[in-house]
Amino acid sequence: MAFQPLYDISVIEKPIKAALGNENTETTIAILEGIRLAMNNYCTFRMPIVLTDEAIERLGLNEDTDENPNPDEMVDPEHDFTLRTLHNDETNKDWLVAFTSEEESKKGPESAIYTVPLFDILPRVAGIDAVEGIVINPWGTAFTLRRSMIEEILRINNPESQIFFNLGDITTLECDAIVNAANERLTGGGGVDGAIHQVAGKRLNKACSELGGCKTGEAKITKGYDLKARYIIHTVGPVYKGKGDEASYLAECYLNSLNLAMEHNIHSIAFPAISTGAYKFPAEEAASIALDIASQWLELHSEYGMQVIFCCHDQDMLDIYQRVLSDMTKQMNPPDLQGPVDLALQIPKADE
Ligand code: AR6
Repeated sequence: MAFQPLYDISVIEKPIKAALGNENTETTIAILEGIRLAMNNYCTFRMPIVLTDEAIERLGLNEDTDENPNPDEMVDPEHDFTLRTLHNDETNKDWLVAFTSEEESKKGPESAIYTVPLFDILPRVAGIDAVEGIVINPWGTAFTLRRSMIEEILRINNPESQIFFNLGDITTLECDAIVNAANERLTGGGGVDGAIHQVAGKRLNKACSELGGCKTGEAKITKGYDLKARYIIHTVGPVYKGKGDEASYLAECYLNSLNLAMEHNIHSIAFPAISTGAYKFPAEEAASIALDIASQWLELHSEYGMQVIFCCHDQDMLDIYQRVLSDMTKQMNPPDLQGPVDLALQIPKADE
């Protein structure tokens, strides 16, 4: 199933730019976190390469021309090229080079480029003793990603813990559990509740009737019956009346559902936008609560491995979630710095 990744390569570029001239532990952590997110979201590095003579011959390329082939689909990465390196004479060590965009790679001398996903290249680099690390964007806002940093990123990373989006009908999703925006009597109703009861079948009504209802903010679990999902977690969102305590009830719904899921060894869970239909909770605030609780929960339980899917029934709701998320990401990454960018090659120093 294709869920939409949350982040693009800007999660690396922004914190690197923001750290320029102001490198400290905090800015470095922001960059490493960006690299970890990029790795989990299928982002790629553009790495300059040197083709072997055999590959040049086989591809019919003339060594004397300035031709700059993009060999992505033409060559075998195991045999046809080596990655270009920057040699640091001071330490006599080699650094690999990676660009985050075509624009960045064009700031320096041209080279054939190989595009490689971060999840592929980072573990490989971690295993090569002869390489000191990767210089990201050496002709622009260079950042030296040491091997020890890559090892740390891989150590703390759990690729199973992520947030995804899905556009459509939650009853079609093949995940461990889907969440139902139910009512306190658990009797079934309209909206997503009605759709879930209809697909899960009559056995769900019977199971729900034996649960003794569910208070606002609480969560209860049943099997998924005729659904593709193994379980249904029923939670009751607050009816929005503008009294002020609705936000904490809605947060409880997400929190209790995630905790209950973990108790049942559930590792993928899809949420609808609880309370935003018949219960009239404003969508933007609801999305912000949902994303906030989910990201905090994933951070707190980073060892567990949980895929949280936000299933948006229509494009408007998906737009709202993505806008809220992008605002949250902006708060994590300081805004772009204005001012000239140093285009000189910055060779990393061993004691940096
Ligand atoms: N898949 C995903 N999302 C859906 C689907 C679906 N098949 N159908 C609707 N939505 P609502 P609430 C979205 O009204 O506000 C019931 O009668 C919908 O677009 O289902 O928590 C219960 O029995 C909206 O964004 O739930 C309760 O009485 C979101 O799901 C009451 O409604 C929630 O809308 C609960 O109201």
